[in-house]
Amino acid sequence: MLVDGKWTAEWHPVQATDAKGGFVRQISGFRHWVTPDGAVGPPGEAGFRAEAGRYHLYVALICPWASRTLIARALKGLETAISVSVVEPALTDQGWRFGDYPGADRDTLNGATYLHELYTRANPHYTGRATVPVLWDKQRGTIVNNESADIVRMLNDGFGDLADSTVDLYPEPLRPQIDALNEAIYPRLNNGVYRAGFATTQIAYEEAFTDVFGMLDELEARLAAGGPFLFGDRLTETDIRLFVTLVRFDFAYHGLFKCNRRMLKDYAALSGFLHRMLAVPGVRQTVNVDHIKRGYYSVKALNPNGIVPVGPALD
Ligand SMILES: N[C@@H](CCC(=O)N[C@@H](CS)C(=O)NCC(=O)O)C(=O)O
Repeated sequence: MLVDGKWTAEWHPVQATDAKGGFVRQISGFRHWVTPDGAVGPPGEAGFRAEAGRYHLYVALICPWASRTLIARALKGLETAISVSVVEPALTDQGWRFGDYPGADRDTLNGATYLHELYTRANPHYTGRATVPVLWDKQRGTIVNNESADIVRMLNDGFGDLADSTVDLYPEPLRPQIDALNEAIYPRLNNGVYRAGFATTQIAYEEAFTDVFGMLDELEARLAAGGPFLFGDRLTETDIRLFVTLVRFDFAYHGLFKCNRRMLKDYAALSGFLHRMLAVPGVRQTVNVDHIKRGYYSVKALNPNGIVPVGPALD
């Protein structure tokens, strides 16, 4: 991680833990907001006006949080307005690296080798982990925001006429229900699998395991009772949040993170949802199974020899 703008060897993939050995995710540090006219957003400074070609997304295809921004970009028709660079799948001892691994990119925009260089370019005294996704402003040469939940909302309504206004991932009448379901799914499932995988005590692992499968059971029942999406016919940001975890489940979380009560394919309604999401135009292109497997199985603390499982297949 970076400490006062310097890369430190203190980097550790297991990240921070609480008193019970539970995994603790860092709070994101850049929280500015792109708005149609450059007015100040919910948090942050003013001056980030929506303009075609001005913004760039740095992502990792292994990462569910980065992938949700890629899906929102595709569904909102912002692929030509916002360019993208993909880091290599395996975290190095200096964090995410750009390069020639198939499906990854060099950083032709800023010429960085490691993602952390962009963080120190934006703030020479930055302290924290250099995470993806990063929304970069080419005009001001800085990071707009590195919190995927914010970036998804910004892509939904911050880009004015540049975006497809017929798609609304956070519709006004559903906002209270969306917020409530997000608040359940994030700790128990999206982050729950990480809490299981990176737990350093048996009790923290078992608590996370119970959360993960409790949430999957609830969502299976919800989708079996009605669909095709979590809120019926309308695809919302909560569907994207669920999808990015489900699509990684059998490849990484079932094995590496020991979330192994069942495989995702054993849940009929959740599997149906997964395949419905994959069929939505633009979604499948954001899923790179090789990056997912190679990325997760390169975490040395969990898999010291780096062997990547051959199966399963995405059918
Ligand atoms: N709050 C962030 C979390 C992003 C995050 O944790 N990304 C991980 C990859 S899945 C990362 O970049 N980790 C690198 C590190 O922790 O050094 C968001 O949702 O945008």
